[in-house]
Amino acid sequence: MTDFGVIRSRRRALVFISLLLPAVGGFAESGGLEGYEVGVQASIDKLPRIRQELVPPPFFPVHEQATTAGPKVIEIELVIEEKEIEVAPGAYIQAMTYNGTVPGPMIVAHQGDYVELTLVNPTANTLVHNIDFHASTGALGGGSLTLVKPGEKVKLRFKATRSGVFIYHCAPGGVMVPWHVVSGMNGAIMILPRAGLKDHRGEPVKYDRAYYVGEQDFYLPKGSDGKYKRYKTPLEGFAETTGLMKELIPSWIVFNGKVGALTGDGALKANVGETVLFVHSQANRPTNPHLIGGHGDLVWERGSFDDAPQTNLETWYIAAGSAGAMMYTFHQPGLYAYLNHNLIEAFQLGAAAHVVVDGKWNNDLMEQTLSPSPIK
Ligand SMILES: [Cu+2]
Repeated sequence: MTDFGVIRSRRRALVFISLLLPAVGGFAESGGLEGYEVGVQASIDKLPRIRQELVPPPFFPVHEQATTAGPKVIEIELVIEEKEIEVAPGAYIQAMTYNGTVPGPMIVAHQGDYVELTLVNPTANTLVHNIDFHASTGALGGGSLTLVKPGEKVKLRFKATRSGVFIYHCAPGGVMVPWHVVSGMNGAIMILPRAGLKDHRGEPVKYDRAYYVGEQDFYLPKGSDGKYKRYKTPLEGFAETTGLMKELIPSWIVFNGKVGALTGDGALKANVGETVLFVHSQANRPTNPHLIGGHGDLVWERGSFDDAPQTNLETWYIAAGSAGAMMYTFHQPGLYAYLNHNLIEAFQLGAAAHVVVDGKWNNDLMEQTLSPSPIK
């Protein structure tokens, strides 16, 4: 399917709708496609606008969890950056990114809001890119309306009709789609119900902190010397990388762009008594998040906030090309591991994070009643 084909058929559909609805409100004066679009635009023009400043993962932009206000237009900007990143010591990739990070930034809206994206492809880049929002409806998720060459920018507005967590990713067509996605070009958006999240009993729940973990599989060719190859541009590595991708054996599977991004200085933080929301995305493979020493108190495993969350999960499943959400209240201090419970992928390939929790230990929940001692 060509992109022009999609655009043409969309215009035909709009003309068809305007003919079907000649007497409805603003359409009456319009007499066709132009009027229909002006009518929609006029009603959206009346809405308040806010600019959401996006921040690098694992953090979320400033947002309200619930709102009594009406719908608004949320303006965001994503700047595409092609850049080399070091995935693991000595393992490099010419990554493709939104705003310079893998994954791209978390976006937050409420159901019924409009998201208005400015997508910028600076002249310094070498490839055509776009964006497919799984949260949106139509035009390949916006992909066919957002193709931009280096030196171009484009604006896309979509209505956030469905609540949940959803991925977005680059999808420029053909084998470019998986190549751009496994080069890092994906992220997530959270569309909250206007009244906020509810637990399995329908009671409102709030989080004290929210973290975004983007899991990424990388396919990195090695040379005859056994060392990872390093390329000057993404295109230079295209043939070897896509050849390796077809074997479906990731070189590395990491959280937030590199091995150890969310451990040590990058470890997630919380306090005993705090409720933390973890949103986990994987744009290309399934994964199985698990919190060692804790549980999934409330888990929207498949991402939809219209569904009641599951409770007390030990491990949950994120389907390839999706995001899921989990909420947990910490009851003990210490170091927790949050990982993909394919333990090979966690311990040998990198899909692991730490959560450092401060607070007072509760002996009722756990106590070492005999320290390691000689067996007698
Ligand atoms: Cu791209």
